[in-house]
Amino acid sequence: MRPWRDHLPDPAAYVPDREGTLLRAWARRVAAAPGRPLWHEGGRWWSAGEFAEATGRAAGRYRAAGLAPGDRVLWSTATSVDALVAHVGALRAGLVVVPANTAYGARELSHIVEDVRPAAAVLERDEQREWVRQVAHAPHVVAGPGLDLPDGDPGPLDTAGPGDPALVCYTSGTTGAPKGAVLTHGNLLANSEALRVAWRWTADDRLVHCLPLFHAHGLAVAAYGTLLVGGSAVLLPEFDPAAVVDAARRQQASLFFGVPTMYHRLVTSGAAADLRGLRLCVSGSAPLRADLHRAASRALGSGVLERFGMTETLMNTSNPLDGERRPGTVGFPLPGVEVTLDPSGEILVRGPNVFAGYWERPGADAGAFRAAADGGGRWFATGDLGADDDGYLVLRGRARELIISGGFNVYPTEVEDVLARHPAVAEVAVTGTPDDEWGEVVTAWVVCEGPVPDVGELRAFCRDELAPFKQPRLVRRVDVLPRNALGKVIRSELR
Ligand code: MCA
Repeated sequence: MRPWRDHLPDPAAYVPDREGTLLRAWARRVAAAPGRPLWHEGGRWWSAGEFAEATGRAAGRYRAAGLAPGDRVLWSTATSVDALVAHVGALRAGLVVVPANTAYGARELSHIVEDVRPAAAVLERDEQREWVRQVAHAPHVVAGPGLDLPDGDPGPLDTAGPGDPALVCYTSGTTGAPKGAVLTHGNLLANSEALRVAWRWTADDRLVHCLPLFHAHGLAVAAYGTLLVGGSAVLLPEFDPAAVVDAARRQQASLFFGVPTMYHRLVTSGAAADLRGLRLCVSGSAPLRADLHRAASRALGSGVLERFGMTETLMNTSNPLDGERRPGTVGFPLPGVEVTLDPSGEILVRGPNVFAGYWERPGADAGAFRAAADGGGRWFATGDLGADDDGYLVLRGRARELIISGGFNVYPTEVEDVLARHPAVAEVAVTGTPDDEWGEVVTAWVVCEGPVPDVGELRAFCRDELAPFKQPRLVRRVDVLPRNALGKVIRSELR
C-alpha cells in the first residue's frame, strides 16, 4: 500500500500533536477569531465565540445537575446547533458522551443505558425520554437537546487529557449485544488532524452537513473537523437533494460529505450537476459502487473522494486529494495511521486514531486486538477483508456478516432473534441483498409450516424491537436453511 506520506505535498510539515486534545486545539482557534462564522441553521450564522460561550453554559448546567468528569451522558439528537452545544458542552465538562441513533426504540436504548449507566440523557424525542426513565439504571437527569436545566458554575473547562475517554459509541459484532467502543480525546484530535492535512481542509472551507450526528461520519469527520480547522458548516436537519443544492449555492459551500445512498439520490434527482461549485465531495460509511462513483463524479464535475473508517478507529484510509481517486478503492492510510493485511486478508489498523477498547468488556478486547510482531503496540483487527490494488486498498467484504443499509450497520443476529419469535416463523436467517439505492437491503429468509407472513406483517411485528432501518424489506420463503456440519446457518449461500 502507498505510504501515508503520499497524501502530503510536504510530509515534513506534518507535526502531529500527541499531547493535545481536540478541545484545546479548538479553544485556540476560537480565541484567535471569535467572530468567525461556525454553524448556519434556520437562516442565521452562529459565530465561533457565541458557540464557545453556549458550550461553557451547557457545561455549567451539567455540573449544577451534579455531574462530574467521567460521568456518561447518553446523547441521541437530530442534527442541530442545540445538539452540538449539548455535546461539546459535555466534553468540555469532562463528561463522556454516548451517542445513540434517534431511530432506536425502547429495547435498543435500554440496552445501552443498562450497559453504560449514564448520569444524564439528552434525547430528541419525548418517548425516548419516557423509555429511559423506566430502565433500572435510569439517568438522574433527562433533558431535551435544548438542555433546559438550571445554570451553574462550569468550573475549569477542557481539562480532559489525550488519554481520557471522550465517547462511548455502541457497535455490534456477530455475536451478542452491542458493545461500547471507548474513544479518547486524543483519538478525536488525531482523526481530525489527519483529515485536515490530507484533504487540505482550511478555515475558508464551508461544509454542507446533512449527516446524523450520532455516528462517526457526521460527528467525528464533519463536526469535529469543522471545529479543528476553524471552518464553517451549514447544518441541515435531514438529507434532501434540493436543500443541499440550495445551501451550497446560498452559502457558497466548498465541501459535501455523504453516504453512497445520498450520492445515488443526488445523481438520480439531477441535483448533482448543481453542485459543481464544490471543491471536494467525500463518500464514506459504506462501499461506493464503482459505477455510482463514476456517475456521481461525472455529474459533480470532480472525482468523489472515497475513504474508509470504522467506529472503533475513526478514519483509516482515504483516496488522495491530489492524484488519482480510484473508483472501487478506499485509497491508502491517512497521516499517522498504519494499515496492513494479515495472511487471511483481514485489514489490521494501528495508530493514534485507534480506540482504547470496549467499555467493560476485556473479553471482546482480547478478540479484537493482536500483539504486533514488531513489538510496536497492538493491531486492531477490523473484521473487514481487503486487498492491495497497486497501492490502493480495496474492500473485499466482511469477515463478519454485517449488512450496511444506507450507511447504517445492521447485524443479522439481532434481526433474526426478533423475527424468530413470530408465531408463523419456524426458522429464519437474515442477509443483505444488493440494492441500487440503499447499497444493501435487509432480506429475511424464512422457513414456515403454514403461510409466509408478508413483509408488512414482519415489519409491524418488529416495530417495537428494531429501528426501521433494521426491519426486513424483502421476505423469501425457503424449505430449509443451509447449515454447516456444526449446524450453523451459512448465510452466504442464501443469495
Ligand atoms: C432510513 N430508513 C432506512 C434507512 N434510513 N432504511 C434502511 N436503511 C437506512 N439507512 C427508513 C426510514 O426510517 C423509512 O422507514 C424509510 O427508510 C424511508 O425513509 P427515507 O425518507 O427514504 O430515508 P431518509 O430518512 O431520507 O434516510 C436515508 C439516509 C439515511 C439520509 C441515507 O439513511 C442516513 O442519514 N444515512 C446516513 C448514515 C450514516 O451517517 N452512517 C454513518 C455510520 P419507514 O418507511 O418505516 O418510516 S458509519 C460511520 O460513521 C463510519 C465510521 C464511517 O466510516 O463513516
